[in-house]
Amino acid sequence: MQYFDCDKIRYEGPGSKNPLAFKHYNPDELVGGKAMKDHLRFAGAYWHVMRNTLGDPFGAGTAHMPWDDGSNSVENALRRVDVFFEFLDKTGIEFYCWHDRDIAPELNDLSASNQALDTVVEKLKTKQAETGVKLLWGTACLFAHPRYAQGAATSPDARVYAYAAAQVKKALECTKALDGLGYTFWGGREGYATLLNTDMKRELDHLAAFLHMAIEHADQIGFDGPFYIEPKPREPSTHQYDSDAAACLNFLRQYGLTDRFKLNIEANHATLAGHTMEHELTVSADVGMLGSIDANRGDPLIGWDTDQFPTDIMQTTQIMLVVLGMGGFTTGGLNFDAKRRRESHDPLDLIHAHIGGMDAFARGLKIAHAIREDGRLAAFVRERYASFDTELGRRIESGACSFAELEKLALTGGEPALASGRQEMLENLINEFL
Ligand code: XUL
Ligand code: CO
Repeated sequence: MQYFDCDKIRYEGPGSKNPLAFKHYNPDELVGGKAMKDHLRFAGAYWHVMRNTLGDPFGAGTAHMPWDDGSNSVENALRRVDVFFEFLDKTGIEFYCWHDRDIAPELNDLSASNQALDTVVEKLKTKQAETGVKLLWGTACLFAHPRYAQGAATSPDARVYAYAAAQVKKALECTKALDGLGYTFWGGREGYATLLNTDMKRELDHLAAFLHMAIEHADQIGFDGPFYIEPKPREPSTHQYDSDAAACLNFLRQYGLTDRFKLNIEANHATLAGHTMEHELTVSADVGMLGSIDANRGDPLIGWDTDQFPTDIMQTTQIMLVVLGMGGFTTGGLNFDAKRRRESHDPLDLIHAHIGGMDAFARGLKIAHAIREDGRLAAFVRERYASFDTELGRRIESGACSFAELEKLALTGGEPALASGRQEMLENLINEFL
């Protein structure tokens, strides 16, 4: 049984008017000597593709899911696996990501839930072997069940903390069983609504202890992929501890976690944090800590996490400039943590949505590569800092300089003549390539 009313999506080139074709994403085309699909490493998000009913706070779900009987049964979960792999096959997406509770139901007790998970993981393993699809990362849903209403690894209740630990232990084991390349922690409800009832210091200590135990368990079971922290400033908590890349890096350094952790940066989370996506990516990449990306976008008119599909070529270009700048992904990739609008209820809308995201990133990749090949942007930035390439600059950057020495220079050197930052000229330069 096939549920997506289309053939496998093919590349037809920019001239094509076929809405069910790629205009720019040509998986094997080389960009800078590397195939597009290896640059971009697209992943499908199980939660959005298979489990998002498109409900919102004001109304029920609208998504047509003719394969889903709406039950919490393992049979229903197994059926979804086939549909998901049909989706991956038709879009040509070669990676995927899941939460434990997306792929298998939460049942009456933890051992029953674990058993259900094992059954579904067995099927996923078979499908991966048949298709060559890989698990980009796994994660545990530590935010949907009412027990996690006050946090999981930052819950005030040690029994909830233990439950969360057991869930992560199992999710890690499933990730390992599926040869997952990474494991993500998004701090779903790791934060607070009011400090009146919150011991922030204690909660952060608990979170760090939790992550150290995760590393220890990963080592015991031979899972050697990186862990990712995914920053987000708010929603669902009023204040999330992992508020942005800089806050996460500070936390990881404070608690000695930088060896095993990297960041998974999401575009809509960046904008919610009052940053641009390229800011968050640059903060992470500059210290070798950019691991993976959740590809989506927000809406400037709506102040929450709309998780829209990435279609803004300027943004995909900026993202790919950072990714190419760091030499590309290693274990990470571009995970479409994105959902259709509530109005787009047809299964085929999932295909259109992903075609759009993949084409937008293919263009971003080609444009970013062209900008780098052209070299004018990088040359401008290099030149802007040229005064630090002098003997004085070298002394400052190596820590050999003192205030007294700099004061002598300032007293004798006269007023420095500052060069223009040329922002508008550089914006025009970028637009040459769009
Ligand atoms: C929530 C979010 C999550 C994480 C995985 O905003 O982005 O779906 O990506 O838990
Ligand atoms: Co995400």
